[in-house]
Amino acid sequence: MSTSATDPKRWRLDVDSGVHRWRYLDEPASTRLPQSAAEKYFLALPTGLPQLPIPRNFQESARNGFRFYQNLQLDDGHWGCAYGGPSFLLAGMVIAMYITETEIPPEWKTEIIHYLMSTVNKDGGWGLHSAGDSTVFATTLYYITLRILGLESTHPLSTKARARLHALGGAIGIPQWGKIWLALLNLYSWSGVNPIPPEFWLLPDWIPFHPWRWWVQCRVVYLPVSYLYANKVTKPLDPLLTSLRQEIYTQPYEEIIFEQFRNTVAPVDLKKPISALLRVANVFLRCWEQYFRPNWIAQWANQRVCALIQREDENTSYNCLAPVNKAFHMVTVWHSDGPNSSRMSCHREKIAPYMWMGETGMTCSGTNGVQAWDTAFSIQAIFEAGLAMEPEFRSSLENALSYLDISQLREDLADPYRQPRKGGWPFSTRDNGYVVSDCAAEGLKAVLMLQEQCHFVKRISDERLHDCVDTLLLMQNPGGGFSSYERTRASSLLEYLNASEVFDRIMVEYSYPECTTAVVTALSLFRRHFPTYRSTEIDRVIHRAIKYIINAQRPDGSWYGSWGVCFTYASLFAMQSLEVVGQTWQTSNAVRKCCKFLISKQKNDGGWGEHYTSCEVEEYVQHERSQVVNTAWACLALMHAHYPYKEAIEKGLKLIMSRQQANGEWLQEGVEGVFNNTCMIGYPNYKFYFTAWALGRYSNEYLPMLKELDA
Ligand code: LAN
Repeated sequence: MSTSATDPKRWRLDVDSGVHRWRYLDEPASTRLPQSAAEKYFLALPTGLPQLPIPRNFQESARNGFRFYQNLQLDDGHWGCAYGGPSFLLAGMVIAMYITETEIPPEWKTEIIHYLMSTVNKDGGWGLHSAGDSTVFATTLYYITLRILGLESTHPLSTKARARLHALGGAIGIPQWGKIWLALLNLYSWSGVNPIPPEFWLLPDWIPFHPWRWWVQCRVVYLPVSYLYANKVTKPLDPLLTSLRQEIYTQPYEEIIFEQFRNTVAPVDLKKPISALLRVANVFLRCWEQYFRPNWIAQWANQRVCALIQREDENTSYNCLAPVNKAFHMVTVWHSDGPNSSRMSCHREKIAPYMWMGETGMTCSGTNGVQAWDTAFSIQAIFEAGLAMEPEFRSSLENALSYLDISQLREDLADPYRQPRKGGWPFSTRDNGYVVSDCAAEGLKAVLMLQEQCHFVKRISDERLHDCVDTLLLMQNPGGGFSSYERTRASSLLEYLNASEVFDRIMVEYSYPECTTAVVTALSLFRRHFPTYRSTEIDRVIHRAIKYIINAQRPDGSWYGSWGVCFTYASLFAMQSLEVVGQTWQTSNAVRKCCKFLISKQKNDGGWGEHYTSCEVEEYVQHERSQVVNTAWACLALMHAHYPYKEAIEKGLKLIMSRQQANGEWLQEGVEGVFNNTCMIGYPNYKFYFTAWALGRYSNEYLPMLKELDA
């Protein structure tokens, strides 16, 4: 097996309505079809983009930033990017392809190995995410991935990884999701996996712990897994698997009594031990399965989950919500319908959109992309920087608007478990089909800015904007906040049933300052342009949302960010929310406290730098180096707060400017995003638009506002 990389000049990115597909051309074709600047950029080839005039002020620096960034826009108007970091996604996808007898193209094999080589830790293992310490979970699954892709067990990468795995105690200490993958591969016994009964889905909907009430990301993972568990699905042994049985454990496979290891998790992996309640429940569930469950119930449950699995396939055009459930769905369909079934081919068709090719090789993205999210923010950034009316950005913005046009969700689904979505926006593509509160809100704001404030040709009718508002108004939680995909449907006590061992806060939806702010600011902008549409309800929703935001402030004045790193991110959103209701430095204690917090974290060089471990320890951890993205968030937060001492903001913006390259770009720094407190994920476009947004907003909005205050 060759471990050298492929020729980067032969890769092309096809896009169609936001859907990405990387293609490896044969030699002659690659000379006929030139690479775009974006493709070259993604592959770290010289882009040939020109040096720009040296910026003399923040505004010019912002303009240069967007000049560079608009070259990365893709044909259908969205901005694409690598969306990597978590380690269990790529491994799941490769293992699922192996089990389902899906051909893995040779260039993918080479580039996935290349990716694993580029991201391996010094000790030979891999962590939960690319910056994390080596864990059994990631090291086992990636070791198996390498072997599936054809790497010999004697290759130095394999030998080192195996040594690290054994030093960590071997695969026996892998957490639950890993045990499931191993059981599917016939490398672990299902008797060593705690019960995941499909019968849960037969309970009446009013039961407070019914799975329809779980956070959608968690419920859609356990849905196919319950089928796989109940049917004890396993890949028949083959020479590779037989050999792996002897490679991943520290003891001979035949001697392992798997039942004894159901609750065994390596200490490095364990982030969230299972509760005593769940341990007891597991004992009862096992008895129920073994001695009491009538056959007809087992069959009924099987039919029910099969129907729900098929519904998720169809509702998402076989993309599924995210790569974890996608990979499990594939194995389910392979088992229920067979390797040559039509559903299996639909699934195979939708693997490529998850795979991203980049300079460090090929990996699997956290979702099928960040298309609608990045596009909505990019529009807002250009607009707030005061550049939307400049002719040089016109066509880029028109194209971006057209992407929002085609990615808006136009119909609700006939599925009682799904949140109404009509008029909303998804995080990535329309194909994926899941509305997210803040994606819908950021999309709405971007459209309003271009259509209502800049009078761009109207692509999205008023009626469609009303649909979006209707959908947002349905998403508020009783406490006033907004969560991600759905309203909160159950108590957080359900965390007692969290079986994942590696993620916290995955069982139910929570309210988030980020999502809440997106909705507050979108509704407030909408109200300005459509003052008569559902205005009383909008006022009430905003009022309650602000109460939530105020309550979520921490004693130190900051807000905790769940989706970005970390306090600078959430504080930016909170300041935006409070600004909507006139709470600023001049009028509000809460705002002054937040400004004080931010200023106390400013570094000597004028920037802000937050280390990603802030998310885990829930306290601000300084990065040793200022980060342009954190600096942009902090400066934007202070500007939204109407912070009167502009010198502090100027110092931050100067730092951002000093890091800008001659062609207008910013270079990649630390990881920007997070989920479930523990897993980091990259948002590489943040370094382009939040930076330029902060720079441009300064003279376009902040200075005029300060003048007004002085007058
Ligand atoms: C995302 C990515 C986008 C993110 C924002 C829109 C930024 C946020 O404001 C709301 C939540 C959301 C939609 C989100 C939720 C969790 C996701 C889908 C992810 C972080 C990307 C990957 C992650 C998903 C859970 C990965 C699979 C892991 C599991 C634990 C199931």
